[in-house]
Amino acid sequence: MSETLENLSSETRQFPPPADLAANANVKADAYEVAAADRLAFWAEQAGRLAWTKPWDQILDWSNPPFAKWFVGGELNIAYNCVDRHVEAGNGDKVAIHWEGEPGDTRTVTYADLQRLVSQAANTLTGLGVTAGDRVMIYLPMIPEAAVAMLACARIGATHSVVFGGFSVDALATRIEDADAKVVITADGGYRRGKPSALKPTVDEAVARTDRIEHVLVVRRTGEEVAWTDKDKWWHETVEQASPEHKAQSFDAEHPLFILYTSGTTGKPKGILHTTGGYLTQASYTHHAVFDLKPETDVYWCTADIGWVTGHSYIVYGPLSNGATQVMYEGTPDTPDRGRFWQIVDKYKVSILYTAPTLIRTMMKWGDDIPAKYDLSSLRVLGSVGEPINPEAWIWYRQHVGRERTPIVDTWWQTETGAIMISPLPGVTAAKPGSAMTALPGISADVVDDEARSVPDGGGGFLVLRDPWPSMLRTIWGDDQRFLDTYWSRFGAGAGNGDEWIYFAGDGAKKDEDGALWLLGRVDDVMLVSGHNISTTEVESALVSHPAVAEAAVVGAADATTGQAIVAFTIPRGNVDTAGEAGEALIKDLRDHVAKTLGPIAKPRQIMLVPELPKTRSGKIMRRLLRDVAENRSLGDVTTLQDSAVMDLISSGLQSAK
Ligand code: 6R9
Repeated sequence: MSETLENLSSETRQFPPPADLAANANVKADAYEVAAADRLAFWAEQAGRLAWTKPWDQILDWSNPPFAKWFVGGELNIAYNCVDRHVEAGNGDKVAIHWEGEPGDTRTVTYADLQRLVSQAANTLTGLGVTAGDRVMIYLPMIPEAAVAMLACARIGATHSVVFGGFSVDALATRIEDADAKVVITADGGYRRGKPSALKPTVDEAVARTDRIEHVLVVRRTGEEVAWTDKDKWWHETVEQASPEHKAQSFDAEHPLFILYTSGTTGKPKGILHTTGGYLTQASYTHHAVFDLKPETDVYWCTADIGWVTGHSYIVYGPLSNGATQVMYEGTPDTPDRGRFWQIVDKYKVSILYTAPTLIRTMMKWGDDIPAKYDLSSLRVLGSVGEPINPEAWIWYRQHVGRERTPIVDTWWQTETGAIMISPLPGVTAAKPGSAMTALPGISADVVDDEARSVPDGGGGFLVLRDPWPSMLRTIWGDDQRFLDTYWSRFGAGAGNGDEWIYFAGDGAKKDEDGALWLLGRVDDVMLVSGHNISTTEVESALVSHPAVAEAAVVGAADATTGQAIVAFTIPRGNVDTAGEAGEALIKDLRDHVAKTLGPIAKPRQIMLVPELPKTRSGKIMRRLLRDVAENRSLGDVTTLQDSAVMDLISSGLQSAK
């Protein structure tokens, strides 16, 4: 039996770039040809956008695949590249971060401020005994100190590992142990949903569980009372008193920059390791290319949390290396009201906005009238990341946020890839709603069948990456074997057939008739219905294309007749009546709508109307938990759930519906 995905939906709308953007774009169509002609020379040219203190001897060493070394022998300092060189170029007074606290307090951090703060934090960490190669955990809310802490580590060659503020004691303690960290940087708390939310008690408990941590640096954010131990030091009594003079030393291009843990579906979290020169090269280039950043005039805002890879590459390293002015927001999108995001765009005249499909669908649910109240005319490029964006959410984003003018860049990448891999270029690509379109210049993505054969246009299968890329993960921290098993043993040399090393991304994808790429969700989530492989994404997008639906999650549940059957959890839009018979009628209508859009094979066996869906902190739907509900099992691991009350809401809603 072939494992290849069925091709169900066919979206034909297409939006070419606005003429003025195309004419002035940072990256034009020729970049694809230049990169294809000599991929390594292309990446060397992009590395040349950075300041190196010692040039590299070799662009790529791939003599021991899949362990890559990029820019071998080169040396640079990441913090110097993200901060000092902009000050030296005369841009010290330029705003690096417009910070907006959830309660409405604000701070303006210039590049000169950032240089002073990062130098002070670097001196403090050195004073605490942190040296190059040591690991430092960062567990902070979305405050400027989060970026400062990361850059201070990078400046002295310490490897940082950021953990989402809000992850549990268990999650933090396991990561401290696995990374063998000696310092934690945290805060008393941060603001979420209009209230202070404590962080320090979690750190206290996690630190007490291990004997590894020597010092805890604590930023005062909320001013709430905190317990104090002899390992604790206030940030304002140390960092803010330290010398602002610090000479950045250079590090090898392959020096470990950070470890970021991804939870994965099974087993203990994987510590994804990124290094220095290649990572910064690709984070910086892709930010310049995909968002068309003009550092003199643009105001950029990425709404991700710093604890997610998107926050690493597209709040800290990409934008700051490019000298961007950006907005950083501490809190939730509905505090004090559901217009907060648009009020921020309006206030700071944001021109480039990068957010996630989950937020776009939430905004759709809240209603078109909310963004309509604000002046969003400053926006010129919109981005999406984290999940496949359903065509209807894409269209809504363009219409109600982009006001029919702005290109949308749907960017596919992973913690493991370090930077964007597949995306339209805003001045080049005629984008199709729901498609990430094509691999960026210098990147080779493909869709293959279960025997690693490239599928023809129109076919579906597994997304793979064929050539090493500069910001690729170097290994899983402390576990080379797991690195090989997880990403390299599915296809190609890692699996013993052929000598090409092919990276297995774990996502299903298809190529349309023009060769554009459509991401179809994690392969673990693909449903097998009567022998047909059906993607969750396509059924979800069909549901979201119905005017009564704001959001949908689809899972395959065991079924005696069909092997698996499609079960859909659907959030109705705000104004839709779902009581009694109206609810029954809606469910019937939705089942028919899916069958009509995708074909009878995709008709859900069951549709449940729910108020919320379980999501991770980075906004990804946790289908695993919904599968537990659909198969009447007790729930699996819920520790990475954003809001643990959601599963109770779903279960109680189902009971009352019975
Ligand atoms: C950056 C990030 C990676 C997984 C990835 C895929 C999904 C991310 C996507 C997308 C479709 C996009 N994903 N962007 N799917 N279209 N534009 O999200 O990293 O948290 O490691 O997740 O997210 O399934 O494999 P990470």
